Amino acid sequence: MTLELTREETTETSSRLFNSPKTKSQPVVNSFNEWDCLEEVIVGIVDYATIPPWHLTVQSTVPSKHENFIKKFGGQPFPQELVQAANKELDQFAKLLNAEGVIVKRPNPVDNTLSFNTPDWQSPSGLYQAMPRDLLLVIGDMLIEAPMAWRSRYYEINGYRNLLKDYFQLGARWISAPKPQLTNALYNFDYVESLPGPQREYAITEFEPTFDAADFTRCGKDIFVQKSNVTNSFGIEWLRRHIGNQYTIHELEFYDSHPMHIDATLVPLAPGHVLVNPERVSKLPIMVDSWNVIYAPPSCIPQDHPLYMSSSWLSMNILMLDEKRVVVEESEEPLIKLFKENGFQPITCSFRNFNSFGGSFHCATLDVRRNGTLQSYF
Ligand code: DAV
Repeated sequence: MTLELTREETTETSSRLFNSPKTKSQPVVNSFNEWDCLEEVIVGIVDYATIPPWHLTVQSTVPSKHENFIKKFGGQPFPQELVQAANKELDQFAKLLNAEGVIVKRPNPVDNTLSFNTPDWQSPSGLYQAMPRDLLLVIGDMLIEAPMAWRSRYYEINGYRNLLKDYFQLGARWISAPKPQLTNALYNFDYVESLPGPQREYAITEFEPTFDAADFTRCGKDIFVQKSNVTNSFGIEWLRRHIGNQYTIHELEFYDSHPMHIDATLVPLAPGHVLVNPERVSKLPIMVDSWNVIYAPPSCIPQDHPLYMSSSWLSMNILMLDEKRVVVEESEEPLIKLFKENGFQPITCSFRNFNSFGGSFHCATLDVRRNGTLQSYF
């Protein structure tokens, strides 16, 4: 299979050319929250994006209306028209970020259609390099590789190796959580969908630490996390102990029967402002009580638009460029209006084709450097 790989000149597919941070005193990797002024970001790609091979962890996350599609086509490339249209949107998004003064890096394309084995299992394919947010967590000057629970994502990091090596050479701390085995002991094969309460179940067990980075959201010294079908208590504890006692990790639970990633549920926007999913959040964390809570309006994604791997709450999956500027999907008019009413400056970008891969602006990015320091906001 050959794929026409085109990338706009405004971004760097290869990571060899690095601009150094504006201020010498600031590390090349530096991000403590979701809102300090964004200086450098990784934007994903959908080259060789592959439909996830069917597995319990996939079943526990994807909308039931797309189950048959994934069961049938899992392990094969996503339709090429969709890949090309989404890559075009990603390039436009990268261009927009450039125009707003942000340095943009891109991962290297990797052939995700190849199958691979470990001594314990075989995966018919990889997935994609579309969502750096799922895979990497930046806390201060530290780049942390997440121990992901989906077998198809075991080698997803390979597309980011050049970037990680370069950031390390430029002074970042780079670590990987313990590589999980992902044997059957990790999966709860008796899993049934559930909501908060004593009967709550997840698709993974506590066999070993696993998490996706996107189950965490950062507010300086306070970090919020949800347990999910990919993030277990063992994984949360690993991170807690690893990052040390300067930080407090708060575990939250939401009314979400398909929990995977917090960034379409609870989205901190700026000190004192949080965007909240009205269907999933009934009780806000106590420290956010005094904040301005903005309840997200329903998304404008048309009913027949394929969202293979997520809910339509992707509308909330925005990216803050600083405490005011927010990147929003261009057809989300009610949300755009709400942002304006609350003093934010929406910057619009079309992203509907990309949405079909399971994420939006927050998922598609990893903020490598924001201009700020570690602070307490509560
Ligand atoms: O439907 O809430 C959104 C985030 C996926 N990375 C959802 C998932």
